[in-house]
Amino acid sequence: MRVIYSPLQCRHDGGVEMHRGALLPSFESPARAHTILAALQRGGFEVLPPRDWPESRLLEVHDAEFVEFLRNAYSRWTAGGRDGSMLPSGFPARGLRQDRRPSGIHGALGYYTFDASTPIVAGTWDAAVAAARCALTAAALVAEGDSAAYALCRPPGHHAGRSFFGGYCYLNNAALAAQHLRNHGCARVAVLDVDYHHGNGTQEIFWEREDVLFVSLHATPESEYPYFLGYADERGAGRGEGYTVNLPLPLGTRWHEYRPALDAALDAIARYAPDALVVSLGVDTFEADPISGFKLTEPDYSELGDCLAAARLPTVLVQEGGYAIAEIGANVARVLGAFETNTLRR
Ligand code: OKP
Ligand code: ZN
Repeated sequence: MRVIYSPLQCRHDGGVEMHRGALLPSFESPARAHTILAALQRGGFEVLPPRDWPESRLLEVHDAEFVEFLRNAYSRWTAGGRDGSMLPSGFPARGLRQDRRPSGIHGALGYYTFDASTPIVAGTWDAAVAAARCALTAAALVAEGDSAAYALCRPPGHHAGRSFFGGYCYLNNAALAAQHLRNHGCARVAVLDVDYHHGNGTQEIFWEREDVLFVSLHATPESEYPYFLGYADERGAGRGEGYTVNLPLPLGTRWHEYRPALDAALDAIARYAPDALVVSLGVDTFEADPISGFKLTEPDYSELGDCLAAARLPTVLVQEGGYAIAEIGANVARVLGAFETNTLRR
């Protein structure tokens, strides 16, 4: 399969985040993309740049005023005399108004994000748009006949919703890929999110839709980020009822517990009988991940690739999390390598 990557994504750099009470350099760094790219180049994968999709394509899954906010946020911040990372100072919790978007930049920032881990810096917009273009390009390759494609996206996307950002995510790359497939001949698309964290943004975008099935395997929100979504009783609403499937797992989960949940996820996808699959591929399920609590090991990523290939669907893989810088490249290469081996044997 071909790999889509843009160096513009590295413009999102130098941010800080609130982590367990301390302000730290962002775990989500350009080095993540560099180590994945290097591993895939060593593995012989062909790497292409994204196509120059118009920014209007973002509006297929995002709200126009939200996109406008992201585009202009950092220049409003610097116009106020500030530099460094843009982080929020307050959120509209219970008892506060959800229906007013403050005109000032600090209030607007708290309105549009849901955590203090997702800094906006000078290059964030350019990088997020480049990542979105990578995802759209991978989806286009699959829509045009490639059996699979991999978008090396960063910043990631699955926590970003129609009109909110957070969890290191600004624009929802996987949702854009799924919508592209919907627009180009796929009546039904499944999104399988195997990142360690629940893909709350993707869930929100497709919550009331029956044409996109969202299935997620993740650490239980009882004890893990994003804390307020991702429980098993969330199943979609309206026409989308039954088309969201959450499989939360306990901290400490190993492959022998992960695998049956993955099989259940793939069974749900097989029953849906989609025309294409989008995989939100986080490798922060790895035992050495610095911010996560699952215990997957290196060979487990090859098995993951085998399982994904066994779905026998045109597949767009979109990079999400994974923060063990030294190992994420090899782990992504294991997933893609196993996927390809199985595809070639067809
Ligand atoms: C993004 B993705 C606080 C710890 C958690 C947000 C984690 C976002 C993960 N600094 N912060 O799903 O890998
Ligand atoms: Zn994650």
